[in-house]
Amino acid sequence: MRILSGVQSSGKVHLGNYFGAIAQFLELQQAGSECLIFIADLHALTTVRDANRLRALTRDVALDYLALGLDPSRGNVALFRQSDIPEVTELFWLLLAVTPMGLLERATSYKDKIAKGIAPEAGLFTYPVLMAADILAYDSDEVPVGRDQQQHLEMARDIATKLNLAFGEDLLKLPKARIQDARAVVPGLDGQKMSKSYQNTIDLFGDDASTKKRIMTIKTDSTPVEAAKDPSATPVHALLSLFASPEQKAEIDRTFREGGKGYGHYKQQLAELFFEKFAAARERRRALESDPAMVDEVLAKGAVRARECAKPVMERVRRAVGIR
Ligand code: AQP
Repeated sequence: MRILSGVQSSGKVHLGNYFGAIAQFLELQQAGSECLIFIADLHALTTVRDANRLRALTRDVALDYLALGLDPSRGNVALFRQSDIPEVTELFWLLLAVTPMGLLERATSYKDKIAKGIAPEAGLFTYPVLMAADILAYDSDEVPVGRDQQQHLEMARDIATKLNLAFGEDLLKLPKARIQDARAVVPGLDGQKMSKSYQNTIDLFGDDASTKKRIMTIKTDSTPVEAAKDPSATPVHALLSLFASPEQKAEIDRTFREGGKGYGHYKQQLAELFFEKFAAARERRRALESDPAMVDEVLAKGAVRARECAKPVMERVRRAVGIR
């Protein structure tokens, strides 16, 4: 099975990216699937307008993946930059040519971002088509993602079907979204979806003090310590549930039901579980930072491997549409 997944280098990697996508492809790497993992620097251009910052963020995402355990020295893993694969941008145009405007106009992520005041630019509007090219260029079978990307995956299938209808039934392989229900939507500090553009994230590699401080600012209501608490009234319950062992989870559920613990206690517990879970990765990342040449080499090798997968697909597509 070939899986394909990526994270934009538009900000720091956060708990939503980790539980929604990264944890899944780390598991699939262990299971022996062929993992093509990319850093979506072209997608990031829809929000980042500073060349040095984009370069730094792209390198940061590579370091984050490696520190978390992505291992390109295994034969089944390639880590690469989206912008290193020209086949993807070429396929993007071919897909745009068959994509109905109405399909893109229905994208909820675009509508949400516009409603939040983000500029309605064509790059943001056509984001799902570039994402479709990312996925379809490699004949991927499955795409591990969070729930927010489900609609984009369906759009990728719809767009592939349009091209197949026009130029040949089996031209592009239709991939499936791989979504883990229990961690499909990680809430942010304010209870909305955790998202870089909503500034409500808990970053995986932020410094200790600011990470702790952010956790302590998670939105809660004014229920007193001794009273029962509604788990849906604060994102702290859902966030704790991602980290807690079954025994810890049972105890958290019991004290939410019966009262007796204040929100400060739960936030403190969340901070402890966060640092426990990511201590080794945070340590590893500090060590990796001192070896920029290694990151360049990993990305260069990953790009060669990814292009080996994309080239035959694009040769097939070029012939079918008549540009070769
Ligand atoms: N809150 C989340 N819960 C579950 N999964 C999430 N993902 C993102 N946020 C959550 C998953 O992370 C992967 C990479 O996401 P992305 O880099 O494409 O960025 P995104 O979805 O756009 O993440 P952000 O933080 O919300 O970025 P902005 O604000 O720039 O759009 C995807 O698989 C996604 O599902």
